[in-house]
Amino acid sequence: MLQRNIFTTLLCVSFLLHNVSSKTVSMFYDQEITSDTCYNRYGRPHRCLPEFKNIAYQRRIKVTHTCGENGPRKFCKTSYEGCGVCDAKDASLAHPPSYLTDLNNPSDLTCWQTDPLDNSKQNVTLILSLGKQFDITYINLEFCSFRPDAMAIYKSNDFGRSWTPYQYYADHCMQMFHKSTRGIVSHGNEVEALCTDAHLLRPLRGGRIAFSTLEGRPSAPNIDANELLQEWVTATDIKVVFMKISGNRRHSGTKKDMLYYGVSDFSVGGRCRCNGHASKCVKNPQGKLVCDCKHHTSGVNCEKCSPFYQDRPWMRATANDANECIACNCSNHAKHCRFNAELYRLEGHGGECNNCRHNTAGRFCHYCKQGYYRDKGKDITHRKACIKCDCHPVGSRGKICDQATGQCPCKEGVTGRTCNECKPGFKKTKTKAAPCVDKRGNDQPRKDTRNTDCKKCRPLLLSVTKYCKRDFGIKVLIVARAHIKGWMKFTVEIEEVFKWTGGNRLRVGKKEIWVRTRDVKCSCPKFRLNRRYLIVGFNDSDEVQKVVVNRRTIVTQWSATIARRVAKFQRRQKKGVCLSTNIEENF
Ligand SMILES: [Ca+2]
Repeated sequence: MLQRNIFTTLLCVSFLLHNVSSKTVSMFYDQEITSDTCYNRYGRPHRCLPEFKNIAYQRRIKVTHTCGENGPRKFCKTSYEGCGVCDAKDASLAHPPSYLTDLNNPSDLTCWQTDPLDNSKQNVTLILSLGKQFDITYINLEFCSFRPDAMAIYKSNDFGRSWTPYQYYADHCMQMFHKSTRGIVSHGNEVEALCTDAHLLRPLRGGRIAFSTLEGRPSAPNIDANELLQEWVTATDIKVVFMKISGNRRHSGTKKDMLYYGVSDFSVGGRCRCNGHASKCVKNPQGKLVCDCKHHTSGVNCEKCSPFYQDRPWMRATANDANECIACNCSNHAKHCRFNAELYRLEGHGGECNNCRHNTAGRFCHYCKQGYYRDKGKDITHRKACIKCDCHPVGSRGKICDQATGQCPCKEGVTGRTCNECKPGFKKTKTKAAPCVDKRGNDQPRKDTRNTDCKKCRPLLLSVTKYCKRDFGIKVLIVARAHIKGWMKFTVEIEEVFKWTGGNRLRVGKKEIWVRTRDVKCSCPKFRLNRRYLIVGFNDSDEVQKVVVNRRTIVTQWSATIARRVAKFQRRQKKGVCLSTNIEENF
């Protein structure tokens, strides 16, 4: 659509440039077909553009000079059309700047004009401020005076802070603008202003000067893909500067009172710039012109995605693709999200939800936050998909339940999802630390089994008494271990046998030593592979076939000190110490 409009306008402007006619350009606007909707009848988004029109129409033009401002002033049109008076204070004799952009009726032309100028090189400036970005197709001036020998058209894209030249016009381009008269636009200088003297075709009085922003620019047909050219046609302000008045050299009959600038129409063809995401511009509550953005875009020029549509980066709509903004997936639990470029690069989805509500959490608000669990009967998008854990303040060890099942962490003897009742065989107490106790046991709180067991097996200290009382004493090297049904089987190399009594005769060499798994878990004893230990224990009557290490067994890592002590115990045993009934503990 844009292309079509551009070319229609190019056609129209070319025509105007070569045929200085008084026809209005409005007849060309009527042929424009604009897309007034941003969605097709199936609801699919497609590129949409605000109406192409004369965007200067009825706008105020700021001018640096208007005739009759300093009192009535005589001016002459031509020697045969006669003279008149301009007086800014008298409406019937005034030629105000509003005449530049009023209805252009060829049979009743209204002209803005200056006083006749004493200095033929006096600059007069016209500025059109659009208030927002527009895509400019052409700029057209219709004269009711001699056309200036030199003038320039500029545009600003920052509300007049800086200006870019669009086109220069001069009788002597090199002298006036240091530009060649016959400049050519190529791919390398598409956004460069050229200079021409083609505006000086006769007759020099009246007629038009028109500039088309894309005429002769090689990339114009592919403007969708050319950001430089897109920027080139964009403007917030247009400035025209008349720099040199016409006539005094070429027309010997020209009188001084004929040397003024007069323009009957200043028109600018273009569209409100909305990047293909709006079909019209409207005034916002502050009275500022803004795009009526669709495709989930926002901003004055639809130049960004709306707050909740951050799943992919913003893009301009093209003829083939609306490039609409896509909503974040927040499972109906968030109103805001942000774009994460890294996630977009990795997954093709860049939306990250902010402030998940309804007790949800996660990038897509797709799970329940801590302290809540999923109601399996409801979809995650349901407002009540997450239920508070509601863990019992006395019965549970914390407030955070399992996110899937809702099970709270219960204290010993407590059960129920929220830990609000005693297990079978347990009874209630008034103690917060142990709200349920074992009915069979005493009233003391049941302690953690593992800790209790482990406390009982604190290492026994070796003494001569204990040495004497036990059935065997061996030095072993731990070679291997294996789990066998509640037992840990250690394969050891018996390196020395210090004593043995009872049925389980021990010899130097390979042997298996058995420890209950629960004792191993409590590190009683703690056997490490490839280490040497002294084991002093009993031959337990019910485990005749096995050498069992249990909680009455003394296990000490082998060392020189232990070796000396064991040697001492052996000497004492030989002296008959163990036969005495009066052995002191901790000898
Ligand atoms: Ca007019």
